[in-house]
This record gives sequence, structure tokens and C-alpha cells, in this order.
Amino acid sequence: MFHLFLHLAFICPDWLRKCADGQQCVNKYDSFCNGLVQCNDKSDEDPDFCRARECRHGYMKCDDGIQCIHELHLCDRHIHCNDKSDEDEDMCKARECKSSKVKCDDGIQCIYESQLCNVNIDCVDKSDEDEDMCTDFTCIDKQHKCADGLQCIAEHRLCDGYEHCTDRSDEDPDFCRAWECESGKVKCDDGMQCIYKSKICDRYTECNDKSDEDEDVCKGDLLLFYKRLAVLIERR
Ligand SMILES: [Ca+2]
Ligand SMILES: [Ca+2]
Ligand SMILES: [Ca+2]
Ligand SMILES: [Ca+2]
Repeated sequence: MFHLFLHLAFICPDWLRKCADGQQCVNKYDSFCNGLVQCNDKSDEDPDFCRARECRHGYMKCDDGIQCIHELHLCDRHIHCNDKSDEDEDMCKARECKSSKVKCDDGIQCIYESQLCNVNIDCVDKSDEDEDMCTDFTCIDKQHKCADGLQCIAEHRLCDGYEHCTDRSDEDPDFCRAWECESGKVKCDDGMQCIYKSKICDRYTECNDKSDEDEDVCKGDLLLFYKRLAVLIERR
């Protein structure tokens, strides 16, 4: 009787759910069938309960049919399934990468194409940053090779006023003076940095030379403003 009373009196907030014993609240999204026992009565990992339960969106079952792991954790070279099935070598080697992803040299791990030669090690075997490979590598669409001939950066990061190439070549003054801004962007007065047109006179300084927020341009003097705009558009 006392137990029943406790059971009824015990209410979990919205984002939590009761364990089977009714004595404890655990996160209803993360706690159930994640391979970790979080309920004192172990009901969150009860095999029968978990076998009958589908994984939530973006998650998948381990071979045991019990545990759910995030899809991104499949074949990432870190063990997430208690039965280790997510990193089974034969399975991972036979598995194709999703589009826009490519295999690391190990034939197991998949990474995004944009992660190749980006100076971050994404493959556990480091093959994505192999110097010989990156020297020969043609950057993917909308990417640009830094002067070192190794690193690829997104084209919109060229001459944006921030260094992205480890050799700083994306912000090299000579290079940027000669560089035409991508569409929708204009040069600051320094003739080097490109900013989005919409950032002119938006009260936030984007140009390192502060020319996008120049008082004369932005305050009142409409004629000057249009003159200036015409110059900027011409410069595009
Ligand atoms: Ca894994
Ligand atoms: Ca990388
Ligand atoms: Ca940059
Ligand atoms: Ca601005």
C-alpha cells in the first residue's frame, strides 16, 4: 500500500521518465537502451523492453538488437556498442560511405570530402592529411588551395579578413588586391577585404579599416552614400 502511494505521488517533469520501479526519473530521450544502466532497478536497459523498442530518429540498433547508438558512431573507429558490433572490421570495410563522404585509407572510416586536407586530422589513420596525398589533391568545388599547396579552404574564406590558411596566404595583401570578391560581396576601402554588401552601414564593423561603417557614408549624406555605393559596386 505504501509502495503504491509512493508510486502515485512521484511525478517526473516532462523531459524525464520513470524507471519501472516508479522511484526514479531519468532523461526520457537519452537514458533508455543506450547501453548504460541509469535506473537503479536496471529497467532502462532491460533486454526485453529494449528489444521491443525502436531507436529514435538518427539512431540505430547494435547487433544485439538491444542497444541504440547514433548513426554517426557507426564505423568511426571508436567502440560504442557493448557487443562491439559498430566497429566490426568486415562490416565496416564492406559498407559504402554516404554521398559526400569518402573512405579513409583504412577502408573502415568515412569522413566528409570537405574534411580532406583541411589541416584537421579526421581519419584515425591520419590519411586525410597525408602530405603526399594533399599535394596531389584537387580541392573540391567551392574550395581553394592555400599557397602551401596542401591545405584546402572554403572559397568564401578568401580575403574575408580572417586567416584560415596556416600559411596565411588567404589574406595575403597582394593576392587579395588582385582577388575579385565573390558575388554579393564588395571590397572595403583597403582594396583587399571582401564583405557582404548587406554589411555596409549595418552598425557593425566588418572591414578591418572600418570603411563599411564610415560616418560620411552612413550618416545622412545620401548623395555621398550613393556615390560611394557606386564605387563599391564598380569594384566588385
Ligand atoms: Ca563506433
Ligand atoms: Ca582532415
Ligand atoms: Ca580568410
Ligand atoms: Ca557592417
